[in-house]
Amino acid sequence: MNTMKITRLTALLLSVLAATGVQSQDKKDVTPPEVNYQAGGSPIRDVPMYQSTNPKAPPMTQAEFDIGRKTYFERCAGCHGVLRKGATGKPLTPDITIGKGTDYLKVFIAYGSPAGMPNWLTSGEMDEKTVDLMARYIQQDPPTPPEFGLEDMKQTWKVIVPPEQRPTRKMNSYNIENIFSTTLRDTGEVALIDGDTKQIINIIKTGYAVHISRMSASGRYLFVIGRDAKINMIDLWMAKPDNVAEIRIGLEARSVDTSKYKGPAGDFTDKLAIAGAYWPPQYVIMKGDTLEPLKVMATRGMTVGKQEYHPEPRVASIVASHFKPEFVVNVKETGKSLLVDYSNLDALKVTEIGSAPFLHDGGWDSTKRYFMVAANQSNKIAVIDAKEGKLAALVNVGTIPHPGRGANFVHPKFGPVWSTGHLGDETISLIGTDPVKHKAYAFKKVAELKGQGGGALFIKSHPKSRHLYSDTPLNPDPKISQSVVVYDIDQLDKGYTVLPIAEWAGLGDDGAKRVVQPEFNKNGDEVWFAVWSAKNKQSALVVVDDKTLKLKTVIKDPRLITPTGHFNVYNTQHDVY
Ligand code: DHE
Repeated sequence: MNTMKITRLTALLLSVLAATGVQSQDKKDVTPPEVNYQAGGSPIRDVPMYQSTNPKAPPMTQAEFDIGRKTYFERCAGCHGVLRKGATGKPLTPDITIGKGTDYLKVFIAYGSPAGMPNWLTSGEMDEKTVDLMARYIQQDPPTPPEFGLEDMKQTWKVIVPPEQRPTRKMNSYNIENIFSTTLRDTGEVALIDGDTKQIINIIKTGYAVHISRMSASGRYLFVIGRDAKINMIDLWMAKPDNVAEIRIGLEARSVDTSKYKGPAGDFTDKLAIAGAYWPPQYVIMKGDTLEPLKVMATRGMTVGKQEYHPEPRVASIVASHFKPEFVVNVKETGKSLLVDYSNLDALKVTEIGSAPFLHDGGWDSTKRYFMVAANQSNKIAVIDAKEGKLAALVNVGTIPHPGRGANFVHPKFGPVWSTGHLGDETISLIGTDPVKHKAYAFKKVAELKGQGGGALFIKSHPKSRHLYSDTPLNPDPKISQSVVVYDIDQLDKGYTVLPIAEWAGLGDDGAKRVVQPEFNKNGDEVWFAVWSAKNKQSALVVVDDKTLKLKTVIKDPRLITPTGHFNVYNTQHDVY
């Protein structure tokens, strides 16, 4: 692009920004790490969709439209929503975009905005032709992906090994409780790794861009969910643990869990599974031993606060209550936590607790009574009391909290605390979680630690450890994204020690090598990290001795492609973090 054109576009940009006041009143700025994190690409891009034509929109050929749709779902849907009605990004429906016009839209797409819109042209991610095409594309009526009901799910449902043909006792000699399930993101697989010997037990095919693993209450079954909403159920009792059932519960998803309640209201150990979808906006309850879909519930409805209708509230984190036969289903856009009573699916009771948008990830406090969930764009942690079924508090923390499941430890002064790092700043917030013996500190931000920088995703500790680990894989500085910090819990005021995890992996000089997700072994004396390289580069898992903070082992294998999350069976089963 020549200088003249840039100057003209910059002048237009300035006038556009001045005319609009740049940011919509109720949208907060988004940091570059968060934009990258959310623009992860939606598997919906290849799904056939209904398309109407809008006579007022600028003309496009079918071929251009198809490119626009693919690009939109790869780059834009994460922030602007599947239906373009707005999520963490602004709405982009034709009633708004046609009035703005192609030139105006091109400026925003090319240069971005201080409110967080990426600069697609100047960053080199799109050329001028694509910017022009996308400016015209977002003035067309949004194509609507199909719904996905019970019958659609049943067509994808496979019981690979029926329950009656499965082993009646453990058929292998693995120490199952210390197996790790490692996400191999870009191959759509998980690696089951023996935590004692560090050998790979099996590489198992799962869904597309697989996201998380969760354990059944008994510790026998492992559930894995892909971004394409495919769930795989793996039996750890088999001689070589492998898939025994699978299903798709929608077109795009992130969360899965299983029933964990055992008490006067019944024993629901391994009885039910649940998964939440991004599209269609719904959650699905299934049989715990076969994944047969039983109940589908929509999340479309009103937002907290303004109480406006939202057509695609995505299901974010889901956990199983230990106090009641309930799942806690956190709905992103509406800012509501749903306590779904699964004791009678024919007369389903749902308690709706409003807190703040956009609910994302979270974990239990150490007593497993309070679920701490990040309302990430609101810079708050909502505390859901699973025993009383109410909001216990809404705590202000740093910019864009991202806890994963968070980390619990006993603070020398404040007693039990739960902690979270942030995508948007370098702090770690500690929240008191003991309303009985440390009432003055309960559900308040009691302290703030300083880390290396923003771009933090996961934080971890263990009841047997006196260390707190925090990663920063989305920090733009490779030195920071390739290392982690560790704090001595008894001397938090002394600051942190940096562990150069990627350097320890010895993978050579090139590539991103982002260090992701500390995860303890069952005994709480080792911490595992993924060194996440590009698909065509070598990755590794690095194991650190928790006592000495020294390197213990590096696990390298050509099959370990793009490892991201990893989940220790015992700790995941018992919510130890
Ligand atoms: Fe995740 C958890 C959604 C990008 C690795 N991620 C979650 C959860 C949600 C979510 C809703 C909570 C699940 C639960 O507890 O039930 N993640 C999203 C996104 O929407 C987002 C921002 C963009 C996307 O397109 O998916 C996104 N996530 C990522 C990544 O880029 C990460 C780092 C690498 C990857 O594998 O794609 C990533 N997310 C993880 C991991 C967890 C997770 C490892 C589980 C953390 C835990 O400790 O439980």
